[in-house]
Amino acid sequence: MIADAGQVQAWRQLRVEAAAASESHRATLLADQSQAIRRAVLTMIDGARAGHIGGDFSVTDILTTLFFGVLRIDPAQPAAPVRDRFILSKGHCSASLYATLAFCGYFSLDELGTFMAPHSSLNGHPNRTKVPGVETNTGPLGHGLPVAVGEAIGTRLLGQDSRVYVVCGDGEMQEGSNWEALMAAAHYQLDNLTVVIDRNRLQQGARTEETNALDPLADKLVAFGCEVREVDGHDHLALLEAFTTPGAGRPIAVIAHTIKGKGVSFIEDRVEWHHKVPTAEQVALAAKELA
Ligand SMILES: Cc1ncc(C[n+]2csc(CCOP(=O)(O)OP(=O)(O)O)c2C)c(N)n1
Repeated sequence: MIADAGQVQAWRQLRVEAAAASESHRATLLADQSQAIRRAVLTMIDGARAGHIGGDFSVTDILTTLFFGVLRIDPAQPAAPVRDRFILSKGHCSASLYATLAFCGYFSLDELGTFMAPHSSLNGHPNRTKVPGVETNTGPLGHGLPVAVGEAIGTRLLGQDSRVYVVCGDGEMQEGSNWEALMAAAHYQLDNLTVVIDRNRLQQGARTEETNALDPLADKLVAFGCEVREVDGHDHLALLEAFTTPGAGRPIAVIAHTIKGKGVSFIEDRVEWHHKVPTAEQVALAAKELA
Protein backbone atom coordinates (compact mmCIF):
# COMPACT_ATOMS: atom_id res chain seq x y z
CA MET A 1 0.00 0.00 0.00
CA ILE A 2 1.34 3.41 -0.94
CA ALA A 3 -0.42 5.43 1.78
CA ASP A 4 -3.49 5.12 3.98
CA ALA A 5 -6.59 7.27 3.50
CA GLY A 6 -5.81 9.51 6.48
CA GLN A 7 -2.36 10.35 5.15
CA VAL A 8 -3.76 11.06 1.70
CA GLN A 9 -6.33 13.46 3.12
CA ALA A 10 -3.64 15.22 5.13
CA TRP A 11 -1.42 15.67 2.10
CA ARG A 12 -4.22 16.96 -0.08
CA GLN A 13 -5.08 19.43 2.64
CA LEU A 14 -1.43 20.47 2.62
CA ARG A 15 -1.90 22.02 -0.81
CA VAL A 16 -4.58 24.24 0.67
CA GLU A 17 -2.88 24.97 3.97
CA ALA A 18 0.76 25.24 2.97
CA ALA A 19 0.40 28.84 1.94
CA ALA A 20 -0.62 29.75 5.48
CA ALA A 21 1.97 27.61 7.28
CA SER A 22 5.08 29.08 8.86
CA GLU A 23 8.27 28.73 6.80
CA SER A 24 9.83 25.99 8.88
CA HIS A 25 6.56 24.05 9.09
CA ARG A 26 6.13 24.39 5.37
CA ALA A 27 9.63 23.04 4.72
CA THR A 28 8.92 20.04 6.95
CA LEU A 29 5.59 19.34 5.27
CA LEU A 30 7.17 19.49 1.81
CA ALA A 31 10.13 17.32 2.85
CA ASP A 32 7.74 14.68 4.27
CA GLN A 33 5.70 14.83 1.09
CA SER A 34 8.82 14.32 -1.03
CA GLN A 35 9.86 11.25 0.90
CA ALA A 36 6.34 9.79 0.54
CA ILE A 37 6.55 10.34 -3.20
CA ARG A 38 9.98 8.71 -3.39
CA ARG A 39 8.61 5.69 -1.51
CA ALA A 40 5.66 5.53 -3.94
CA VAL A 41 8.00 5.75 -6.94
CA LEU A 42 10.12 2.92 -5.54
CA THR A 43 7.00 0.75 -5.22
CA MET A 44 5.84 1.69 -8.73
CA ILE A 45 9.19 0.89 -10.36
CA ASP A 46 9.52 -2.33 -8.40
CA GLY A 47 6.02 -3.36 -9.53
CA ALA A 48 6.58 -2.43 -13.18
CA ARG A 49 10.19 -3.69 -13.18
CA ALA A 50 10.92 -0.58 -15.26
CA GLY A 51 11.34 3.17 -14.85
CA HIS A 52 13.93 5.90 -14.36
CA ILE A 53 14.63 5.91 -10.66
CA GLY A 54 17.69 8.21 -10.70
CA GLY A 55 15.98 11.12 -12.46
CA ASP A 56 12.74 10.52 -10.54
CA PHE A 57 14.51 11.00 -7.23
CA SER A 58 16.45 14.06 -8.37
CA VAL A 59 13.32 15.91 -9.52
CA THR A 60 11.01 14.99 -6.62
CA ASP A 61 11.71 18.02 -4.41
CA ILE A 62 11.18 20.33 -7.38
CA LEU A 63 7.83 18.69 -8.12
CA THR A 64 6.57 18.79 -4.54
CA THR A 65 7.55 22.44 -4.18
CA LEU A 66 5.69 23.34 -7.34
CA PHE A 67 2.56 21.22 -6.84
CA PHE A 68 2.18 21.69 -3.08
CA GLY A 69 3.51 25.21 -2.73
CA VAL A 70 3.39 27.21 -5.91
CA LEU A 71 1.04 26.21 -8.73
CA ARG A 72 -2.41 27.76 -8.84
CA ILE A 73 -4.25 24.65 -9.94
CA ASP A 74 -7.37 22.75 -8.97
CA PRO A 75 -7.03 18.96 -9.19
CA ALA A 76 -10.85 18.75 -9.33
CA GLN A 77 -10.77 20.83 -12.53
CA PRO A 78 -7.55 19.88 -14.33
CA ALA A 79 -8.53 21.81 -17.45
CA ALA A 80 -9.91 24.94 -15.75
CA PRO A 81 -9.57 27.72 -18.34
CA VAL A 82 -7.43 29.86 -16.05
CA ARG A 83 -4.69 27.88 -14.30
CA ASP A 84 -0.94 27.77 -13.99
CA ARG A 85 0.63 25.24 -16.35
CA PHE A 86 3.24 22.63 -15.59
CA ILE A 87 5.18 20.54 -18.09
CA LEU A 88 7.64 17.81 -17.14
CA SER A 89 9.82 17.98 -20.21
CA LYS A 90 12.07 15.17 -18.95
CA GLY A 91 9.12 12.85 -19.49
CA HIS A 92 11.07 9.66 -18.76
CA CYS A 93 10.57 10.62 -15.08
CA SER A 94 6.84 10.04 -15.36
CA ALA A 95 6.68 7.95 -12.17
CA SER A 96 7.51 10.94 -9.96
CA LEU A 97 5.02 13.11 -11.85
CA TYR A 98 2.24 10.50 -11.55
CA ALA A 99 2.88 10.06 -7.83
CA THR A 100 2.82 13.84 -7.34
CA LEU A 101 -0.43 14.19 -9.28
CA ALA A 102 -2.05 11.35 -7.33
CA PHE A 103 -0.99 12.79 -3.96
CA CYS A 104 -2.41 16.14 -5.10
CA GLY A 105 -5.77 14.50 -5.84
CA TYR A 106 -5.86 14.32 -9.65
CA PHE A 107 -6.54 10.58 -9.47
CA SER A 108 -6.46 7.79 -6.93
CA LEU A 109 -3.30 6.55 -5.31
CA ASP A 110 -4.41 3.00 -6.12
CA GLU A 111 -3.96 3.77 -9.80
CA LEU A 112 -0.24 4.22 -9.22
CA GLY A 113 -0.10 0.44 -8.87
CA THR A 114 -0.88 0.15 -12.61
CA PHE A 115 2.29 2.04 -13.65
CA MET A 116 3.36 0.75 -17.06
CA ALA A 117 0.97 -2.23 -16.94
CA PRO A 118 -0.84 -3.17 -20.18
CA HIS A 119 -3.83 -0.82 -20.79
CA SER A 120 -2.83 1.48 -17.94
CA SER A 121 -3.10 5.25 -18.40
CA LEU A 122 0.21 5.57 -16.62
CA ASN A 123 2.57 4.93 -19.52
CA GLY A 124 6.33 5.14 -19.31
CA HIS A 125 6.00 8.68 -20.66
CA PRO A 126 3.13 11.05 -19.76
CA ASN A 127 0.16 11.30 -22.12
CA ARG A 128 -2.16 14.30 -21.87
CA THR A 129 -5.16 12.42 -23.24
CA LYS A 130 -4.89 9.76 -20.55
CA VAL A 131 -3.72 11.46 -17.37
CA PRO A 132 -5.47 14.45 -15.77
CA GLY A 133 -2.96 17.16 -14.89
CA VAL A 134 -0.60 16.32 -17.75
CA GLU A 135 -0.53 19.38 -20.03
CA THR A 136 1.36 17.88 -22.95
CA ASN A 137 2.94 14.60 -23.98
CA THR A 138 6.66 14.38 -23.26
CA GLY A 139 9.40 11.80 -23.66
CA PRO A 140 11.32 12.84 -26.74
CA LEU A 141 13.76 15.25 -25.13
CA GLY A 142 13.70 18.88 -26.23
CA HIS A 143 9.96 19.27 -26.80
CA GLY A 144 8.54 20.41 -23.46
CA LEU A 145 10.23 23.80 -23.33
CA PRO A 146 9.15 24.80 -26.86
CA VAL A 147 5.56 23.85 -25.95
CA ALA A 148 5.84 25.82 -22.71
CA VAL A 149 6.90 28.89 -24.67
CA GLY A 150 3.79 28.48 -26.82
CA GLU A 151 1.63 28.15 -23.69
CA ALA A 152 3.18 31.27 -22.16
CA ILE A 153 2.46 33.23 -25.33
CA GLY A 154 -1.05 31.76 -25.51
CA THR A 155 -2.09 32.56 -21.95
CA ARG A 156 -0.73 36.08 -22.40
CA LEU A 157 -2.72 36.55 -25.62
CA LEU A 158 -5.82 35.45 -23.70
CA GLY A 159 -5.05 38.06 -21.06
CA GLN A 160 -4.77 35.41 -18.35
CA ASP A 161 -2.72 35.81 -15.22
CA SER A 162 -1.14 32.35 -15.54
CA ARG A 163 2.42 31.21 -15.05
CA VAL A 164 3.98 28.40 -17.04
CA TYR A 165 6.58 26.18 -15.36
CA VAL A 166 8.60 23.60 -17.27
CA VAL A 167 11.21 21.21 -15.88
CA CYS A 168 14.02 20.10 -18.19
CA GLY A 169 16.85 17.68 -17.53
CA ASP A 170 20.37 19.03 -17.87
CA GLY A 171 21.17 16.29 -20.39
CA GLU A 172 18.04 17.43 -22.16
CA MET A 173 19.49 20.95 -22.47
CA GLN A 174 21.95 19.46 -24.96
CA GLU A 175 19.03 19.46 -27.44
CA GLY A 176 19.19 22.51 -29.73
CA SER A 177 15.40 22.98 -29.76
CA ASN A 178 15.58 24.25 -26.17
CA TRP A 179 17.90 27.08 -27.12
CA GLU A 180 15.68 28.12 -30.01
CA ALA A 181 12.77 28.13 -27.57
CA LEU A 182 14.68 30.30 -25.09
CA MET A 183 15.56 32.77 -27.84
CA ALA A 184 11.85 33.08 -28.62
CA ALA A 185 10.96 33.37 -24.93
CA ALA A 186 13.38 36.28 -24.53
CA HIS A 187 12.23 37.85 -27.78
CA TYR A 188 8.62 37.85 -26.55
CA GLN A 189 9.72 38.96 -23.05
CA LEU A 190 7.92 36.03 -21.45
CA ASP A 191 8.28 36.83 -17.78
CA ASN A 192 5.35 34.48 -17.15
CA LEU A 193 7.62 31.53 -18.03
CA THR A 194 9.91 29.70 -15.60
CA VAL A 195 12.21 26.99 -16.91
CA VAL A 196 13.67 24.79 -14.20
CA ILE A 197 16.79 22.81 -15.05
CA ASP A 198 17.32 19.69 -12.98
CA ARG A 199 21.11 20.03 -12.85
CA ASN A 200 22.09 16.56 -11.62
CA ARG A 201 25.07 16.48 -13.99
CA LEU A 202 24.26 13.00 -15.26
CA GLN A 203 22.86 11.94 -18.61
CA GLN A 204 21.74 8.47 -19.69
CA GLY A 205 25.16 6.86 -20.04
CA ALA A 206 27.67 9.41 -18.75
CA ARG A 207 28.15 12.79 -17.09
CA THR A 208 26.75 15.76 -19.02
CA GLU A 209 30.16 17.46 -18.96
CA GLU A 210 31.74 14.38 -20.60
CA THR A 211 29.18 14.09 -23.40
CA ASN A 212 28.53 17.73 -24.37
CA ALA A 213 29.53 20.19 -21.66
CA LEU A 214 26.90 22.69 -20.51
CA ASP A 215 29.04 24.86 -18.25
CA PRO A 216 29.08 27.78 -17.89
CA LEU A 217 25.34 27.12 -17.95
CA ALA A 218 24.24 30.27 -16.10
CA ASP A 219 26.26 32.49 -18.45
CA LYS A 220 24.69 30.79 -21.47
CA LEU A 221 21.18 31.25 -20.10
CA VAL A 222 21.88 34.92 -19.37
CA ALA A 223 23.24 35.34 -22.90
CA PHE A 224 19.99 33.86 -24.23
CA GLY A 225 18.02 36.53 -22.35
CA CYS A 226 16.98 34.74 -19.16
CA GLU A 227 17.06 35.92 -15.57
CA VAL A 228 18.97 33.15 -13.81
CA ARG A 229 18.45 31.89 -10.28
CA GLU A 230 20.67 29.12 -8.90
CA VAL A 231 19.52 27.05 -5.95
CA ASP A 232 19.98 23.79 -4.11
CA GLY A 233 17.28 21.71 -5.82
CA HIS A 234 16.60 19.76 -2.63
CA ASP A 235 16.00 22.85 -0.47
CA HIS A 236 12.26 23.44 -0.55
CA LEU A 237 12.39 26.97 0.83
CA ALA A 238 15.09 28.04 -1.64
CA LEU A 239 13.04 26.51 -4.45
CA LEU A 240 9.89 28.28 -3.23
CA GLU A 241 11.66 31.61 -3.32
CA ALA A 242 13.16 30.97 -6.75
CA PHE A 243 9.77 29.96 -8.15
CA THR A 244 7.70 32.78 -6.68
CA THR A 245 9.89 35.90 -6.76
CA PRO A 246 8.52 37.89 -9.69
CA GLY A 247 10.73 38.62 -12.66
CA ALA A 248 10.69 41.63 -14.89
CA GLY A 249 10.36 41.35 -18.63
CA ARG A 250 12.48 38.25 -19.05
CA PRO A 251 11.92 34.50 -18.80
CA ILE A 252 13.22 33.03 -15.54
CA ALA A 253 15.65 30.11 -15.56
CA VAL A 254 16.12 28.27 -12.29
CA ILE A 255 19.22 26.09 -12.21
CA ALA A 256 18.33 23.58 -9.51
CA HIS A 257 21.44 21.74 -8.38
CA THR A 258 20.36 18.20 -7.54
CA ILE A 259 21.70 14.73 -6.92
CA LYS A 260 20.51 12.02 -9.26
CA GLY A 261 19.02 9.25 -7.12
CA LYS A 262 18.68 11.61 -4.13
CA GLY A 263 17.65 9.82 -0.94
CA VAL A 264 19.10 6.37 -1.54
CA SER A 265 22.84 6.04 -0.85
CA PHE A 266 23.65 3.34 -3.39
CA ILE A 267 21.72 5.10 -6.17
CA GLU A 268 22.93 8.67 -5.60
CA ASP A 269 25.13 10.11 -8.37
CA ARG A 270 25.61 6.72 -10.06
CA VAL A 271 25.14 6.76 -13.82
CA GLU A 272 24.01 3.14 -14.04
CA TRP A 273 20.85 4.00 -12.08
CA HIS A 274 19.44 6.08 -14.93
CA HIS A 275 17.04 3.25 -15.65
CA LYS A 276 18.32 0.29 -13.71
CA VAL A 277 15.68 -1.58 -11.68
CA PRO A 278 16.52 -2.53 -8.09
CA THR A 279 16.55 -6.15 -6.96
CA ALA A 280 14.27 -7.25 -4.11
CA GLU A 281 17.12 -6.77 -1.61
CA GLN A 282 17.89 -3.32 -3.00
CA VAL A 283 14.19 -2.35 -2.82
CA ALA A 284 14.15 -3.32 0.86
CA LEU A 285 17.33 -1.34 1.52
CA ALA A 286 16.06 1.71 -0.39
CA ALA A 287 12.71 1.58 1.46
CA LYS A 288 14.59 1.63 4.77
CA GLU A 289 16.61 4.68 3.75
CA LEU A 290 13.45 6.48 2.59
CA ALA A 291 11.46 5.66 5.74
C1 LIG B 1 15.34 13.09 -28.40
C2 LIG B 1 15.71 12.03 -27.42
N1 LIG B 1 16.95 11.48 -27.48
C3 LIG B 1 17.29 10.51 -26.60
C4 LIG B 1 16.39 10.07 -25.67
C5 LIG B 1 16.77 8.96 -24.71
N2 LIG B 1 16.99 9.46 -23.36
C6 LIG B 1 16.03 9.35 -22.42
S1 LIG B 1 16.48 10.04 -20.98
C7 LIG B 1 17.99 10.49 -21.58
C8 LIG B 1 18.99 11.24 -20.72
C9 LIG B 1 18.42 12.51 -20.24
O1 LIG B 1 19.26 13.10 -19.29
P1 LIG B 1 18.69 14.24 -18.39
O2 LIG B 1 17.89 15.15 -19.21
O3 LIG B 1 19.83 14.84 -17.67
O4 LIG B 1 17.69 13.48 -17.44
P2 LIG B 1 17.93 12.96 -15.94
O5 LIG B 1 19.40 12.75 -15.75
O6 LIG B 1 17.44 14.03 -15.04
O7 LIG B 1 17.13 11.71 -15.84
C10 LIG B 1 18.12 10.11 -22.91
C11 LIG B 1 19.32 10.37 -23.74
C12 LIG B 1 15.11 10.66 -25.65
N3 LIG B 1 14.17 10.31 -24.75
N4 LIG B 1 14.79 11.64 -26.52
